[in-house]
Amino acid sequence: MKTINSTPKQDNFRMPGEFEPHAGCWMLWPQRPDVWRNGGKPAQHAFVEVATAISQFEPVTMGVSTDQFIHARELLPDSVRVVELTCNDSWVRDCGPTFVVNDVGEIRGVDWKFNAWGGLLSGAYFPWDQDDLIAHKILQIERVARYDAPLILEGGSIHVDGEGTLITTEQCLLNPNRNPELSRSDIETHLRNYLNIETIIWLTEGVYKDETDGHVDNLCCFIRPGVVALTWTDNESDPQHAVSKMAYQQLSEAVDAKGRRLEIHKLHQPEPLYITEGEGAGIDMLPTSSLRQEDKRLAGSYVNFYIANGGVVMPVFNDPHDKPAFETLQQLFPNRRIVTVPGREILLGGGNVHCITQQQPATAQL
Ligand code: KQY
Repeated sequence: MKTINSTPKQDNFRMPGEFEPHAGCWMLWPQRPDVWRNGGKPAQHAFVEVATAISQFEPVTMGVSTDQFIHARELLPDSVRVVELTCNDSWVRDCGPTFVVNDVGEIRGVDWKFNAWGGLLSGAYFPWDQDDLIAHKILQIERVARYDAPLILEGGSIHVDGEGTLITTEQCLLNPNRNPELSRSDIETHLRNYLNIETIIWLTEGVYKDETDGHVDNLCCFIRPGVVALTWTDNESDPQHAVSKMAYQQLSEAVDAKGRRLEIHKLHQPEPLYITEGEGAGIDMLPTSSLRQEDKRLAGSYVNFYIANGGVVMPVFNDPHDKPAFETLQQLFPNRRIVTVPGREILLGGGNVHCITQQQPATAQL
């Protein structure tokens, strides 16, 4: 499939909300030992749980590097399609394509530039060249035409309502480790052109100690147009309190592209989580691995869930806040079944369920 020399906005394509119907979900298999402890083995089992949970609701495809193909095929249920897809790590939310659709059921994909959350300045690993090819390869596999976007951007740094509104954070999108040559206005222009949105709601910061420089998908997301969930803590001495309070204020003052005020639902975070000595000892120590040393606070959040067709897959942490978060999500999504998966192992790698998944919208072509 070809690369198109225009933009989704020019061609009347838009990024749908995650709550709109999907054709399926993409994931990538974890294996690098400087990110995932114990050679990635516990993480592989955690990813199998996520893929299995999502596959109850929609088709899942797992991309796997050559040397792990047979092993992944053995561990995953038959319902999950396994394809060889060489990758540097496993965060398809961030290196995968952002799919866009039009009103007659056609689909295309935006291929952003990827620099592993900060490139040589502060990225998580080097090289990231294979991850930077993932979006293009997925679009080829799916025979979906590609827009080559001139912007370093990860999918986890944006959420849209599908009706013209985007939420993001200044901490990430304006970070000099992504697009230092671009102004805020240049970045806004690219977002408008490649996602066909009108209104951008800028939040200041993401979750405390988030390795991504504050991805919005760990902080806040759309439940449906006009309704958002925000990670929260009542503990005023926790640094997350000020971050969430500021975001609450900004969301309260925002008006979306349809002129609505947002309905904001707080999801209380788990109690602060830290890497244990044993967990840290299982990680190969490279200069960038020091991000995950013992006693490092983990950016745990229930907002990092995946919305599937008829379901929601949410991480839980064996924490007193698991049950209230589950109940709140069930109330917010009355027509979807909430399924929980253990979130700690994925969190040890620096993200959670939403970060390791990428929805492919349903279209008339599929
Ligand atoms: O949370 C994410 N979107 C990915 C974080 C990965 C950080 C590097 N391990």
